[in-house]
Amino acid sequence: MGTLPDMRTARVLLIALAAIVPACGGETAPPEPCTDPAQATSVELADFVFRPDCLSADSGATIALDNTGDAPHTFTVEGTDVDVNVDAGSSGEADLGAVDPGTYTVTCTFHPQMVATLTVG
Ligand SMILES: [Cu+2]
Repeated sequence: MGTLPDMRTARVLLIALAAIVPACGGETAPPEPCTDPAQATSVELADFVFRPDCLSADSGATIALDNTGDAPHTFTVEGTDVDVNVDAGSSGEADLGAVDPGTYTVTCTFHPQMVATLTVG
């Protein structure tokens, strides 16, 4: 430990990691489980972001949706039947009763740049 070859290896690994991390910010990056999700019973649909955008919910829970923006938004859980349209200034509910435990990408069908990660379990 502490030998020159070891330090060189560590430095190469650090450089490799630094090169990889910025690439994860791309819009077309595949969904990844987010770290440290917030246990949420409600989600704000703003212009143009979900808050929180890294959330978890109990299996079978209902999530209250609050559109605080000036545009209509949807809370669409990809790969499930959950697709709730919430008009500007209105509220709604997303029923996760039929959603299997797992990690899902949430999008707004009107604004693809709105993305959240939902862990159900
Ligand atoms: Cu939207």
